[in-house]
Amino acid sequence: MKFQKICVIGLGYIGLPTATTFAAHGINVLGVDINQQIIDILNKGEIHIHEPGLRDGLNSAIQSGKFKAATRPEEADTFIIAVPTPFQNDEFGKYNGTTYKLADMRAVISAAESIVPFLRKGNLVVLESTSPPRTTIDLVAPILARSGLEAGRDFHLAYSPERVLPGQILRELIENARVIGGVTPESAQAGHELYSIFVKGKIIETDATTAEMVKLMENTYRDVNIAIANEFSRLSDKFGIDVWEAISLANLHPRVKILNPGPGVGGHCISVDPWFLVEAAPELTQLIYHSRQVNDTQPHFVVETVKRAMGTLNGKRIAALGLAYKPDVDDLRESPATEVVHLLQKEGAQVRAWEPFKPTAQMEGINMAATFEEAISDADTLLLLVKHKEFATLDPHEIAGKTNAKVIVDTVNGWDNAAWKNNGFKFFRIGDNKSNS
Ligand code: SAJ
Repeated sequence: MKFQKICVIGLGYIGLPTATTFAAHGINVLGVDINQQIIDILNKGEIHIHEPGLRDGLNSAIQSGKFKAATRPEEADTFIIAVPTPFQNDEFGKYNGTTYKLADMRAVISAAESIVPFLRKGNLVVLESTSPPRTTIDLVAPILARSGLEAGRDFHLAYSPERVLPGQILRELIENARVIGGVTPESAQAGHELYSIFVKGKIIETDATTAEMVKLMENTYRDVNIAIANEFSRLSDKFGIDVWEAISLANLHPRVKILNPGPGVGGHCISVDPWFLVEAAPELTQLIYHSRQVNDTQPHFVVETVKRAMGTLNGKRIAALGLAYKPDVDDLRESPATEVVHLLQKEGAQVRAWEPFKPTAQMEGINMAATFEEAISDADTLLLLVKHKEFATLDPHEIAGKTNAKVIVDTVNGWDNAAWKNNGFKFFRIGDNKSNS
């Protein structure tokens, strides 16, 4: 297939880097988003999200004339759908006394609908949004058929999961292996040709539903493995040992690689995608369901640890350090840190939060500090919720001069116990009932 023009629908964390990368490789790219504000920002060369290297990538794409952004698609050789698939807030599935979350596919549906008037024979359509199994065949293909053209016969249709790690998206887009699942082998082949424009990693062809499952399996595998690490943190607490020490020792085994406990699992992927499997087959997904429960309740375990460290939470002032869902990103979606803050407040604590990657963020129901100093100055306790580099490198001696706090609670193993204790702090860490003071 020849690729002269690509429409990328959805200009978020995946769509925008994908669009600028294609543009950097000489393809004309129309980026499409329903949000006019985002389009205006992008056409000015500004970006609405934080991702290292993305602003420069966008600016070169605009200057080369290869990228523009609009609110509606146009005719093109290829359409890539990279819109969000969150879960529904108001409706839940029920199975055998359990309640599970349901995927909200409205953005995929409208993206597919928006392509219909522009779809031509010989085009390629690729779905990248993480979706429940069979979405490409059962949801997207029938919508595109409204054009009078049939997927696999008149045009190519494929599913290709993105697998990039926020914070390293531009590098991983190029270097990671890419799976392309076609509704026919020819569709997979067309997808292969498309991504070989920039992908240096292996490109593997398969069928569409396998490709959907691959993506869900990857993130579910990670979720289940973090759940076991979190469960180990609770067990270690109960048995008076330090989970971080125990994990590092267990990981000396050549076939063991336990992940890190923390305040819970956040973000828009790992805490969401396993539900797509539960929704698709609740009778077959007990382990996946329970892992989600463990990770979703981990903020409560954090609150219990803070309570133990402080005696009571009522009226106590806590500086919550970090609200992002993981280190060194600005993404606050589905963040366990914000859940911890809400739970602490429910127990009567006065929390002031500081997020260095979103210093001006307004979060409903959360008192945001304008500076790090403001967050910590009159706090009783410093609560480390995200292992941002700039927190990990703080000097306890310097901090001792800037805060009234005497207690540290570390939920991410980001700080050196002894260094804080030597500077007069009491130090507590989740899952560590051995060295807590
Ligand atoms: N976390 C832990 N302990 C760990 C590792 C992570 O508690 O040992 C937490 C993080 O703090 C965070 C959450 O899990 O709250 C998820 O972070 P992550 O770094 O594991 O993953 P994401 O959501 O940023 O990106 C994942 C990646 N998938 C896998 O690693 C299998 C990425 O490759 C995917 O492209 C991305 O999901 C996606 O878009 O689906």
